[in-house]
Amino acid sequence: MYNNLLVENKEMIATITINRPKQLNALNKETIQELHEALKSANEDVSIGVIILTGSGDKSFVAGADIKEFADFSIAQGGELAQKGQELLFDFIENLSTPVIAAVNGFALGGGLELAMASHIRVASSNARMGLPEVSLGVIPGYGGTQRLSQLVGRGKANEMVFTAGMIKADDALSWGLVNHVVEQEELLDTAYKIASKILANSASAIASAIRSVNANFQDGVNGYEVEIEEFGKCFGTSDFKEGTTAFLEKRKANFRK
Ligand code: CO8
Repeated sequence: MYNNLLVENKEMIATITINRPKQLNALNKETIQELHEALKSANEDVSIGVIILTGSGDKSFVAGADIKEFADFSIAQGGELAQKGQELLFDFIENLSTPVIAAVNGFALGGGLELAMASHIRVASSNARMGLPEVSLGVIPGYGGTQRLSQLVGRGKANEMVFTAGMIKADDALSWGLVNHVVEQEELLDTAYKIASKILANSASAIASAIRSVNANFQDGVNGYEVEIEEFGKCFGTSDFKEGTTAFLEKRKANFRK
């Protein structure tokens, strides 16, 4: 169905694997379009509650945007590439109502790290290496990296990573807060599945409200507290709220995903 992706749906989890191992899973235009479609359809599928994003092979998550594709672009084409990519993939992921876990199984560089950072949760294998090497190519991170890296690790560390174009190891990424967990590569997907199964025990509609509220903190001209109040109020009209509170009062586990 896709030229550059593998998609597996199992036990309410969609695992999307970027499958261009010979190019270290670099993001060409077609892959970005396919990721958009695969993410959209997983997000719209009520039988899917969590999306896991990973790269094929044991070397690379995503080694960046496909350099061959934009090497001779003009100013206008460069701007358009960044804008389209952000719309189709990076902002799109961040604003999905289904949580996305990036399982970073190797290099996450440039657009690859930006893809992981646009995801809601990141876990990494111990061999993962992360960086934004764009200035070494004469460009800057154009898929949201200058914004999201500062949000995750603070401006000082983000500046150092961007200006030096260097790679950091998984353990440093963990201590900097860039990833939530580091495990051996064999355990990476299992770790992501364990987090997913904890998420799946909870209300999908409440999680979607939580995503909108958390994201509101990072949107210009939006008062996150007001969004939180509104989203909180809306929860009271959901069947999940009835189920969650009734289950608590009846001293049983809530069953949200019938
Ligand atoms: N694009 C295209 N091809 C790539 C990329 C990439 N980003 N990364 C690796 N490849 C290809 C290589 O060209 C090589 O192909 P071939 O065998 O045909 O020569 C194959 O993958 C294997 O790579 P290497 O032989 O280089 O493998 P090594 O183990 O020696 O090195 C590295 C691994 C260190 C990851 C190295 O491949 C590398 O430095 N890659 C480039 C990393 C990089 O600079 N990424 C950032 C790209 S720019 C970017 O992401 C911009 C995002 C914002 C864009 C906004 C709109 C434009």
